[in-house]
Amino acid sequence: VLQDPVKYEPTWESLDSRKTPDWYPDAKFGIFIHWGLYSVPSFSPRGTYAEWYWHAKDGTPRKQAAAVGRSKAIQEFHKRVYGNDFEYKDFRPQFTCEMFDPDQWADVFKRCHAKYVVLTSKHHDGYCLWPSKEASDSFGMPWNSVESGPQRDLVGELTKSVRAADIKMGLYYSIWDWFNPYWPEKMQPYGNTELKDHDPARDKYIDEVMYPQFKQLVKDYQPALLFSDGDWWMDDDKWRTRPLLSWLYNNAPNKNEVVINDRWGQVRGKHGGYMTTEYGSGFDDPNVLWEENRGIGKSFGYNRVETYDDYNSGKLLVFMLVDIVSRGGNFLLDIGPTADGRIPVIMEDRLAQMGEWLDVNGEAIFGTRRWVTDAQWSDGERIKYSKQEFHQGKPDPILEMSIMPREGQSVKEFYFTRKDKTLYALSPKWPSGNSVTIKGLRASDATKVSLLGSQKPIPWEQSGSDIELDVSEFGINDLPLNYMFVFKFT
Ligand code: FUL
Repeated sequence: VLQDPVKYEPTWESLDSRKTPDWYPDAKFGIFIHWGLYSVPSFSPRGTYAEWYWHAKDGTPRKQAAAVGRSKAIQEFHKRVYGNDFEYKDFRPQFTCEMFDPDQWADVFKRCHAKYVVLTSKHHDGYCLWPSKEASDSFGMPWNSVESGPQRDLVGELTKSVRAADIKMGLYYSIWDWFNPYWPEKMQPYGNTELKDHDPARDKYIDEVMYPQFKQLVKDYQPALLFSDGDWWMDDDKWRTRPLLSWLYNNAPNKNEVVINDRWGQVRGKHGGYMTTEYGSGFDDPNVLWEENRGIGKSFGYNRVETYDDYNSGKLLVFMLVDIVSRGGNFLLDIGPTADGRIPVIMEDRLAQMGEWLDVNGEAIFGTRRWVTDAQWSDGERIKYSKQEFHQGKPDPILEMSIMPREGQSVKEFYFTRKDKTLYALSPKWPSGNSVTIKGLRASDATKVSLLGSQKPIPWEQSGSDIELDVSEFGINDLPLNYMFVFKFT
């Protein structure tokens, strides 16, 4: 095997010239995991991110006015439950993870057909789930899960189990490090903070913490995906991310596999291996690789404030997956495990429901591509994708999140995906009569139509530029799990 002769330079032109490995657009469905010290209080007012507990509690100048409701609620909760003298570091002994069984987690992921997993190796609080020496050195106290808390290498253990289940393992890594003493103004990057081009404190953090940590993760765990975050308030020159990425592309032991996102310093939606949206709606441009990430409810880290009503149903999660995949995206769905190491059963239940649907219909999802134009199938108008109906509003990284309209919301009649010469038409409704028309679809005489999960062939007829499917032979007992019905044209 020839070595990849390309040497990547620390410029976006060079970095963007690398093709994102195919496993990524094939994968479609991943599990995001936010787990860390914030999983101990696991508290934030409904609709806000629980992993921001400490930041929200102490507030930030620019956001203070807006954050007051959340800050106040968290301050009161903290005082009542832990007392005012209890600091963030005091959560460490309570991050016990005693129920953490990485094989059981991997089973949950396997059962729902997730093709990749992305675990927070370090969130904005800087606490590492692997034995990072740099974290403990810079904090001047144990600041990782091996030297404190559960005394386990959570990144290593989960990586091993996930890979054994034949699922790609990725890592989230926040370049922002709120409390890092090497870099004192980091907690309040908003408002009037002046960002110098060269700041010795920041450079110390980058050289002695961020760079070595990133490289260690790459060398020791060989993540298939690196999801950077916390970048948005400073540009990529100041973060010095481009040299790190050229290093990654040239030197990662798994350099033919590794995939990166777009959160490297105000380049979101512009540069990187794929583009991210968060509680958002993805990208319309068919040439962009993208991924929508969100929780099952309204937080990434586990939030005990959330109740049954805050969690989306399995059916709606399947809709989201289909909507995203039909528009060319990946869905990175987050779970927030508890401080004692469990995946909350309600989250497991939602994943299992998605898995049941994918058991039957996965072929219409995995390895497919967005159906843009396909001469064999379509020469007329087809249902056009506008901004999808159920993700609305602009996400704010700190406070406001778009609230997902719940079931009953109007949805499109058909979503399409394509794999080679096969077209899948996915519908959230079973036709009310004996037939259903798919507009703007032309098929050759040899085309066969079937319903995934059923053996019965479906008679069809071309009428003008539309296709009419005869479903009169289908009774209720012939229908698979009714989250979404998939017609296959082959
Ligand atoms: C955001 C973070 O601030 C959230 O806490 C979460 O990690 C999400 C995936 O990215 O920007």
